[in-house]
Amino acid sequence: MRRVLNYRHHLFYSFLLLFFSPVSPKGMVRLPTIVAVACLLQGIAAFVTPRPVLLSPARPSMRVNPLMMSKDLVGFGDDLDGSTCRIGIVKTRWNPEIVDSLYEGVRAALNETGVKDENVYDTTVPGSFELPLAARFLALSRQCDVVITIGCLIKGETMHFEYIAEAVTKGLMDIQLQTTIPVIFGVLTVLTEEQAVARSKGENNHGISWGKTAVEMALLRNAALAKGPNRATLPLTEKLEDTPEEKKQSKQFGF
Ligand code: DLZ
Repeated sequence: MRRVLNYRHHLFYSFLLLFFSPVSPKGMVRLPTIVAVACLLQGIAAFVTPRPVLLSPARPSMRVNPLMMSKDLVGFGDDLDGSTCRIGIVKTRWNPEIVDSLYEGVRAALNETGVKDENVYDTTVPGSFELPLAARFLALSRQCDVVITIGCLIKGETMHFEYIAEAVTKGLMDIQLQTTIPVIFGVLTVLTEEQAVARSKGENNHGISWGKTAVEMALLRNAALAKGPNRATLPLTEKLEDTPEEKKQSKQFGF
């Protein structure tokens, strides 16, 4: 928008000046004319000079097949390329039927976007409460560009659900912000088993969009931090070196 206003302003003023004061009676070019020409040139330059791209090209070009829209509500497009992405997955053993189906959805999406099998690191934990710590280990491993967590919390008759859901959500958000490794929140938080089934099977398998979100966020991260082939121009303001504590942890856990 700023660019459009800029070049429009320049062109408007230059035409105004040119119209009212082209040359003096003696045939000399008047100062306003020179200013007008300078404005005109600046306007043209502002129009043709590309604006710097701050965060790209993680978003695909939004070429969404309209026939796919029912499945692809987020609009991932059909050109998401995960061939350079390394993906950590941690899933729970609670609610295995639901979680396994979500996992299949994730893997299908990774496959569709060209993620290589050898770049996928799988692990399991008992329940959703264990997801944040495992996700942190994976994030610190330096082997993953993104971590996908998969679990399913079904509300029971006690407050257990509320406590776990809130702690897990907050824990996963903290990890991605602290480590700069995106963490995908693939935890269904539902009131009944029927709701869980409806969101984990067939075309409404949420795992599919989690897999694609993971690839998009891995590309975004790598572009932002100038890693891999998707290097972008985002200025690096962060210190990317591991902190001494992270280095110690990496050693301790063998990552
Ligand atoms: C204990 C428990 C309960 C009641 N429900 C679920 C659930 O619906 N989904 C899930 O992933 N995990 C559940 N858990 C297990 C906890 O997440 C955790 O594994 C234990 O409290 C041990 O830390």
